[in-house]
Amino acid sequence: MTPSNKGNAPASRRRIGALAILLVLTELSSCSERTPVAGTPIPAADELREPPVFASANGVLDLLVIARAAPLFQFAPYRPTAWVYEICPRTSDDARSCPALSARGDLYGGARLQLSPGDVLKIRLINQLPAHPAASGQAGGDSFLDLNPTNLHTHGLLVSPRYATPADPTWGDNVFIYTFNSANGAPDPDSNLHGTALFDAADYSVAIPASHPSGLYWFHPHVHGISAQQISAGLAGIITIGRVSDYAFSRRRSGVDVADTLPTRHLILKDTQVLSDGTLLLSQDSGFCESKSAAPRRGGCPGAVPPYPTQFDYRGGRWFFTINGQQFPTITVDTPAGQIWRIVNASANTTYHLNLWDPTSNREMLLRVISIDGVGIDVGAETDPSLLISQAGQRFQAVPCPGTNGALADGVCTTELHLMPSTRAEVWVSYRNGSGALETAPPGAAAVLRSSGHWSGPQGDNWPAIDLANVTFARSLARQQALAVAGQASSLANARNVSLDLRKANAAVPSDATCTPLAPGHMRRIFFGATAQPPYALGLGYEEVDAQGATVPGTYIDIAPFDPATPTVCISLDRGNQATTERWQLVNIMGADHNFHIHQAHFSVLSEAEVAGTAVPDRLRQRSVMMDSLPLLHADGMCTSVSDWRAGSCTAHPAIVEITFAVAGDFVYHCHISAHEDAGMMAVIRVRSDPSAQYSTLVDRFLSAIRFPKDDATQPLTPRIAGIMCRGNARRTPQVGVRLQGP
Ligand SMILES: [Cu+2]
Repeated sequence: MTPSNKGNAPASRRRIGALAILLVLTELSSCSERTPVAGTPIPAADELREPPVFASANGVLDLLVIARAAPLFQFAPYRPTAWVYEICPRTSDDARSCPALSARGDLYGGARLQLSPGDVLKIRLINQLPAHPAASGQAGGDSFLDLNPTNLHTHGLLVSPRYATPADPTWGDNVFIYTFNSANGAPDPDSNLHGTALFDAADYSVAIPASHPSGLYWFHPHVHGISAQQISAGLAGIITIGRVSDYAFSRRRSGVDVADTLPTRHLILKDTQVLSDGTLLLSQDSGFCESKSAAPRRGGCPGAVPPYPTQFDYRGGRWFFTINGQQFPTITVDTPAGQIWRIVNASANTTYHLNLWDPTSNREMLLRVISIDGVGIDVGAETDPSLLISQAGQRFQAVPCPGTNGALADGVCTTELHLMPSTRAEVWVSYRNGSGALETAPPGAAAVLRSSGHWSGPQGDNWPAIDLANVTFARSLARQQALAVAGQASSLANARNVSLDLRKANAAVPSDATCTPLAPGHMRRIFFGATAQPPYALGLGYEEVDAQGATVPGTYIDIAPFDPATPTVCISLDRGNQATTERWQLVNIMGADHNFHIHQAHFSVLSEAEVAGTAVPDRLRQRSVMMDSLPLLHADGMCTSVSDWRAGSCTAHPAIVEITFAVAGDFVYHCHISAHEDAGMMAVIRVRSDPSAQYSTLVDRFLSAIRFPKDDATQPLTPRIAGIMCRGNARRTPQVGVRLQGP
């Protein structure tokens, strides 16, 4: 059985999709309690298995990654077909298949690619996906999407998004390419492809900077229009750089920090909706299950009739929530030092609000926070708690961790992790008593790792509450230890070393003297919303604001869906191609939460005092938390346009972030609810090399005028390697800092 096409309903039927958000404002209030339909039998709890690991050797990890269809046996009695990555070491340059044995085991759960800073990740991506004839029926869908092209994005990595060149035909972390499966046919030559078409295989070579933060990242497809479907069908895996002990240390009783390897579990959260006839629903519907349930839902929930007007009826189906492909596994914490959990939300759309629930004492257990979005937090002893709370950016509620036996507070704890799609968190899990202190677990101590559900606003979704795993604590925790965390957030805030490591790749990117830095005190403001006129789509808007908060004349761009041919933002690296920082204000005017994500960069969230620029002493100007995605809470009230927002028709909850750009090239920023991105909520940013570094003498300037005509300098280095050039390139105009296109 193939993934369902009947799941690809008109977007107006989909709560997650763009038009659903616009058109079903009143539906949530019509939620009705229905008799739950019996789902599949709950499988016996089994211990969580680690994902398969592919580790680099001698500085290189060279893999064949095959995107293909595969049956899912663990979802009995259903037998849906997922789209998965089959991965094996590459044995020759032109390899196109893995040894038969490599396909054994659970391909859906996701693999882990283990690298070290300074390594090179080489991937030959093979597209063997079946055609997807209903893809173009999605909002804004182009007909070539029916051929099911794919590509690969290394989420969160600070690596070059370079284009292939004749001298080096491999690609960096570049999302402007499509790899088609030639068995599905070729795109029409007139297709509006905004990128390079490759057939059957794409070769990536991603150089990890030697100064790259150790931590937790992931990879997934990024083809605009079908990324949500490919991810929810199973295409995702994780990447780890370095070791946890690079930033988290055991603290012995003597007080000495020891960088030994703590017991570590990797938790890849995926969810997939399966219809009663066993087909996998590619276009997820957050109304698949009843929004409320009296009984615990272990590893999934039974399909229901959605709580809004629709032709769909999911009764008899099931929404599976898995960790490493397993439903409701057991996680046994049985070591004296506790465990590090490295958690990745690899869902296309679902928000998890995670906690560790102790049913015996009706409490959420404290978790020690180690990292957010892969980068170890860096909380100095002098850090103002209120500053840390704002820097956590709604990702976790920071509270002090009680130490061993009620000793002094030791680091940052939380009881809840707000994990929107694509986000990661690492926590130290050890048994804690009712007051939060570390303690030897009593006999039979157990807890439930669960998502308590999340309502993302009147125009948003009602994500279900699900019990994800059974957690047991062994009693033999005789050797309690504290944990020391020395993260890289502060050093990443200036990213000087990353830009040094990438100087060759950055210097290869053309410069553009019109891509000027913001004036002192200015910010870029990004609007998250929807188009006000048909055809409705989600989109992003833009303007520059001055130090007084006034719009800089001529910079406003109304909310519009993704335009891959026209970068919205163009900036240059600092002198000598060093990293540069900018402040962006993110304004969500919709009645639905969004999830800001930017490629090739990490950012910190600023407190009001920092924005004002006077209230925070210099010693506190550290960046305790660096992230690559940020929840943007829904606006209160009703705005259908930026004008409405300016008129006060709704109250938004803007966030100001400070983004460090150390990587030059063309990339994107977008909402990482993937269905929102597919529906248009994405824009292109172009980071250019420093003009003064590129052409240092008059002779060079003269030569460069011959070698790099102005128009060419704004184009990809190699727009055409194996196929079709983006039609948009032919129309591309030089950039003037930002796109000065009137509304
Ligand atoms: Cu969104």
